Amino acid sequence: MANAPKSFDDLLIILSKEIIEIKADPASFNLSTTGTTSAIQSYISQVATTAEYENARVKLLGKHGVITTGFADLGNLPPKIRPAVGEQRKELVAAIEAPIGAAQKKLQASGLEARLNSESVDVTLPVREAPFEIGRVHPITQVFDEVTTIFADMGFSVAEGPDIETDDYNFTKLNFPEDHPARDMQDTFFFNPKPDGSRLLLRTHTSPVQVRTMLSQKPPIRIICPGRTYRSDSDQTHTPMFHQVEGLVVDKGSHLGHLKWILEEFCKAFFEVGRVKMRFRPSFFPFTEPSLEVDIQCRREKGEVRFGDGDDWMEILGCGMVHPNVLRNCGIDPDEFQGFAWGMGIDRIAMLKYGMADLRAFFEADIRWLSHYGFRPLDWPTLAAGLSA
Ligand code: 2U9
Repeated sequence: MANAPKSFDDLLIILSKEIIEIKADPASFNLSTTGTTSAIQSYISQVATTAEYENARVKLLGKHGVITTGFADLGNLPPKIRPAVGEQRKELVAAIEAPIGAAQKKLQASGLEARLNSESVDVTLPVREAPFEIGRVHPITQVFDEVTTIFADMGFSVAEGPDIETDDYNFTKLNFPEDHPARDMQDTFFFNPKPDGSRLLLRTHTSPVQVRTMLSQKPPIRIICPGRTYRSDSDQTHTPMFHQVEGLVVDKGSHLGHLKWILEEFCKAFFEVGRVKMRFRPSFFPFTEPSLEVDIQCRREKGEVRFGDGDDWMEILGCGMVHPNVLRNCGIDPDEFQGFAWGMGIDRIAMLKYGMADLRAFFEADIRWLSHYGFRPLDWPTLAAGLSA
């Protein structure tokens, strides 16, 4: 090549000059001898960025590029030389288009590679939990769900009632004598008396729910009543608000044998053990006669309690046959129907099953405690898959 271009602009000037030469005498012009083809090839093959490529393409082949503007007057040339000029133009365009096409392919490939490198996914990274999996179910809620699952399997329904109760439903209908200590301001949270002298209170047990059920529903009755309860009490093992589940069965032939079987099946399912010995001790509650306290067999080891074997006993619930006065107070004839009932503290059985030491932690809303003792939201307890799996 006579004048090797020193820059891209230099190449453009050379091309412009050659186009003038073509138009002046197309027959004597021979592109293959000028070296322009290899100059174009060499410049375009060095193009490294999309911007450089675009600049080259526009300046060579664009609407205002060297080829378009250089041959713009093709129609005005003498008809004799026009076909030959057209042929030369075609050759020149082909000499530019070949390296431009190759450069475009190269840039696309390297762009794709860069994207693949920068956007690659490390499949070995741990998967982040979905938002609905991050929260934890409080152990009390978990135990409520476990207890409900077990009794639902035995055909029980869940009954609920208000936390604020009347004196009548919380005490009187349940056969509490007028001078019973639970009726004292020291033990129960009372609201201020109404003008008629009656006072509302925060229920001290879920038993008013059974009262409401018996008043509104004919036997047979088979219910459990889970819920919040309140007593004016606060120390290491008592909180002013706590949780209970009580159960009630009323039917014509209900007896203590049924109660014993239900409680044994409950304890085996809840503590997830194959067998458990139980001990029924005589006790007293105003609303049951006879009344019993129930212990289950356990083993105490290094401050931990294990159920299902051992020589120790642990009290877990109270129960009894519903007192005839209670049935009568709730519109049920005690000569036709008999019932049995039981009650247990949810907080207590949760602590026993899951080994928490201090009851107060249940209500401190400490996120670290909850992430340790809490349960995964989608692991709903089932008897088939394991309650606490
Ligand atoms: C009606 C009739 C009878 C419910 C019962 C107990 C025994 C009992 C305690 C366990 C631990 C309360 O949470 S706790 O402190 N409960 O021992 N509860 S029988 O008896 C009823 C309930 C309603 C109409």
